[in-house]
Amino acid sequence: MLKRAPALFSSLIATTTLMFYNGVFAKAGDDSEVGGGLGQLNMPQGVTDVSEAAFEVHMLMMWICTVIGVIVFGFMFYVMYAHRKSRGVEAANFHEHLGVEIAWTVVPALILIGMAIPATSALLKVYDTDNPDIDIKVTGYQWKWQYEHLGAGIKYMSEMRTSQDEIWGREPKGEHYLREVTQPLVIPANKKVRFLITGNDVIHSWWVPDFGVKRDAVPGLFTAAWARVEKPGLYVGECTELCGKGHAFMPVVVEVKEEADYNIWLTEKKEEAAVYASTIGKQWSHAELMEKGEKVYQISCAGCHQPSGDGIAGVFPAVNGSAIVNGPADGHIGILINGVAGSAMQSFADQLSEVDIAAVIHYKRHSWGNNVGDLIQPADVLNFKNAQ
Ligand code: HEC
Ligand SMILES: [Cu+2]
Repeated sequence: MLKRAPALFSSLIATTTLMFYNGVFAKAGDDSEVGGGLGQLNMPQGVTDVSEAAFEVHMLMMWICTVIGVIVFGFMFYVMYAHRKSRGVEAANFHEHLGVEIAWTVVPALILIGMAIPATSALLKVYDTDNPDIDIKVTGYQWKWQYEHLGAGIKYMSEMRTSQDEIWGREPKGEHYLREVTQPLVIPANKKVRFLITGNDVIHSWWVPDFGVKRDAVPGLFTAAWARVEKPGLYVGECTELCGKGHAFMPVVVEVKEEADYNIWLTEKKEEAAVYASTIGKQWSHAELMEKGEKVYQISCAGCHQPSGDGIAGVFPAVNGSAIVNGPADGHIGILINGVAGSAMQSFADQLSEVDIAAVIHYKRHSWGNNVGDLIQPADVLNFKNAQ
């Protein structure tokens, strides 16, 4: 026992110091960072009722543990010191003491019940997803998110915008490295927003720490969460279920707008969708298709097939020089619409518009070493879809 005492003592000091530090500095730190601000030890407090409830339960448990820790260790050290052998103290030798048995059963049971009551009321708040003002469907894809404003007819993909050059160190890393997306989820402030979360391929998890929301996105299943955010701004999170090669590259970004601004944004989105729909019938030129196609390729395809089109040997096939890419248009369109079952090549039918699909196919057929010399139009993609 004596030999072990120093180690025991130092770990005790470390534990209580940390507990004390957490308690005292609970409110320090900046709330806009994932996992709290720099130097913050405690969990972030967040901006919603749910995150607040989680934080309060956490602090309560923290203090209960601190008090128990101080009493138990204090008593232990007192006993070790006051009743040590060198003083000639003899150990008491009693068994099956009824009073002690009852005390050490009843006291912990009461403590546990005392902890269960606030924990349950916090859980009830977390799962209170009834009567939302707005429903958002959140779908996890490998490796991006899709958001649909149910009832408003608006649906968009949210993909990481950080370039491959930054990721592979060919360019300096930007300020929002791995935290920037093509289109954040936009929600109104001061409204109860319900998130209906699901997965398209494998299990992902949608996490926004400041909202106190973290829910698995499971294919074939909907999980629900909610948030009412008062303060407009950008809130950042990420996928927290290991979902494959691109797991670290699917950030969650939510933009909370004042209600009036949200409504303006919604109207603009609807108009944009209408304008976009009207371009499906248009004849696109080679230059237009190349310009649009390159953008789509860099965001949606380059992560696997690489900016050079050369793929990664043994994992992602090269699209530069590929027989399918250079073959009949329908074969290529088919791969994008249907994906390749059982492989990472997913169906893009629900993720990209007909215009995007036509453009990216055209781009690939006329980039790097490929030069097929035809024109792929959005109408070709639409016809292919309709014929299926
Ligand atoms: C998540 C990784 C991933 C992404 C993103 C991806 N692909 Fe693929 N792609 C694959 C894999 C894996 C295959 C091989 C499938 C098989 O045949 O097993 C493939 C095959 C292909 C092929 C067939 C190539 C050949 O010669 O066999 C084409 C064409 C293609 N992808 C186009 C695209 C386009 C266009 C995009 C972007 C819109 C895209 N891919 C995005 C992983 C990906
Ligand atoms: Cu994921």
